[in-house]
Amino acid sequence: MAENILRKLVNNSQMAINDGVYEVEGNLEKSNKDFIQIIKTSGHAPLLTEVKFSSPSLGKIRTITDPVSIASQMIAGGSKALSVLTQPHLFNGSPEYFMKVRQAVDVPMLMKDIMIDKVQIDAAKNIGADFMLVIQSLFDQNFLKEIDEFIAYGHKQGLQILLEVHTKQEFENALKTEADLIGINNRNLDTLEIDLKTTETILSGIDKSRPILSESGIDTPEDIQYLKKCGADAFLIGSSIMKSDNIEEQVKKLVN
Ligand code: IGP
Repeated sequence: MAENILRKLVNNSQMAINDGVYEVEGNLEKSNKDFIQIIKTSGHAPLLTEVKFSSPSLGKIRTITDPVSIASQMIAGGSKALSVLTQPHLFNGSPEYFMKVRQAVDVPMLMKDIMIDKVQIDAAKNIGADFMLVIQSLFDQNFLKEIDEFIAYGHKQGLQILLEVHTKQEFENALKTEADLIGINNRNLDTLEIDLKTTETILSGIDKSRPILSESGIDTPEDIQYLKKCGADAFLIGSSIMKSDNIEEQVKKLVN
C-alpha cells in the first residue's frame, strides 16, 4: 500500500533515534573538496557511488565486509564522491561505517539516511559528512514540517543539502528552497518501482537552475548516456556496483 513504505522508513529513523544510533562521539573533519564544484568543473558527469549492504527493495545486496575496502575500490575506479548509508534498519548502515570511511578517504561524502530530526543533522556534522539527504515528499506528504528551517539548520552545521524529488511538482517545490543539489530519484519510495524515465519526465522543458543528480536504478553505461542526454549532471549509483564481484572494474565501466 502506497505511503506505507515511506511511513515505515520514517518510523525506522525514529526507532534509530530512540535507540541512540546518532549519538556519536566524534568530531571528524569533512573533506576539503566540494562536490558541487566538481560537478561544475569536471567537464563530464561525475559519479557518487554508494556503500550499501542491504535495501528495502533488494534485501541483502552484499555480505557486510570492511566498508573502507569497498570505498577505496570505488575511488580507484574513478568515483568522485561517496554516499554511505547510516540507517541501520533495512539498509544495514551505521554512523560507525561512515566514520571509518571518512577517516580513510578525502572525497566529499554524503550521509545517506532518512533524515527526520535535527539530531541526525548534528550527527552528520560530527561524523564529517559534506552533505546530507533531505526528501521533499516527507514535507509534501506532511510527515514533516518546515523544510526551509530543516535545510537552514543543515547549512548552519556546514552541510550542503541534496534535496531528493520524484515528481515534477516536488521538483518545482524543491526549486523554491535553498538546496544545493537536486536529486531525482528514479525509484518511487511509495512502491519501490524504478523507472529511469522519471529523470527525463521531470527535466523535460525545464530551465535548469541547479545541478541535478540522477539517482537509483543505474546499471549500465547506456543508462548513463541516456540520463546525461536528459540533462543529469551527476549520478548516484549503489546496488549495481555493490552487487559486483569487482567493484573497481564496475565503477570504471560506468565512469563516462
Ligand atoms: C542508490 P541504487 O538503485 O543504485 O542502489 O540506488 C540510491 O539512489 C538509493 O539508495 C536511494 C535511497 C534514497 C535510499 C536514493 N534515495 C532514499 C534510501 C532513501
